[in-house]
Amino acid sequence: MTERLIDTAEVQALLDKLSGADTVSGAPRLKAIVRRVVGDLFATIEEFDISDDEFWQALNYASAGAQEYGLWAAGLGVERFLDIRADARDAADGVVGATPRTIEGPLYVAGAPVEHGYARLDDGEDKGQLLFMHGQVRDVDGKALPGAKVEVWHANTLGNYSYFDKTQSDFNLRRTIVTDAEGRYAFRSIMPSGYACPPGGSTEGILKQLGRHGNRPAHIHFFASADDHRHLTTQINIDGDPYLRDDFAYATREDLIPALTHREGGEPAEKYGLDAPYADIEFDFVLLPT
Ligand code: MBD
Ligand code: FE
Repeated sequence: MTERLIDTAEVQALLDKLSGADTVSGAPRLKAIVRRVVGDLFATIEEFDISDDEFWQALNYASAGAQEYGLWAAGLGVERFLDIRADARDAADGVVGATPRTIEGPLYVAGAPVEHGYARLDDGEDKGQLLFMHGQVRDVDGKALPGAKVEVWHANTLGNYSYFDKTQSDFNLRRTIVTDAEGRYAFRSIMPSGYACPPGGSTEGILKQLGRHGNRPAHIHFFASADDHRHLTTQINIDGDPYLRDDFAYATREDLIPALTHREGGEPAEKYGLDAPYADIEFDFVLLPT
């Protein structure tokens, strides 16, 4: 076995120089990270005997597909890994009892309309199945958190998100709901469909080469937050979805699959004017102290 070029004095000196090891200016942490990342790239090129053509092809693919990097992070499990790390830190600190976190994904948009206690999320254009979701925000001791913020966003019946899908109205299926005096929130909306990576896009292209698909089960995203409590990023999945445990972004967690009840009439229907059969989901958010 010949010596690896990556281990030679010449290449090690090159890595030192390109990462600014011989200058006093610059950012030390970034220098160390660049040295590691570029060094790992060199090692990969050497190990797989990557040709010049392959390298430039990959670079061009990455630059042409750059607007989907958020999806790459989801599909390549990077977001999931960040969550695994955060969970491990919490476990090491003995932090327990909160609603599990899961990934944010690349499709949140700030500035959604703020409502108090209850909101209707859909603009009425999309005739999906009526959904009624409600619950309470609490601390780990079970105390209700009035005035907490529940930010919610989800896809329409075609699996598309407003803002990214220009055919939808501004902030369709996006709201911030402030909890009432009992820490409760409620909303009506339409049942989302699962998301699929854009056909012909750079993420789908990578996943195909890996023999994978780019689908997510139907889901609803949340940020839940309150004064003196840790900001929670999470999602719930819609039970029964064929991709429920086959998410291309690895975000499904068993405690985030609430029961779904099909109902007609009843107290919520009267209170909020739900004029058709609806899927009822109850889900509470439990926040950690800061
Ligand atoms: C989504 O809707 C999503 O939630 C994630 C994580 C990635 C792509 C699309
Ligand atoms: Fe999503």
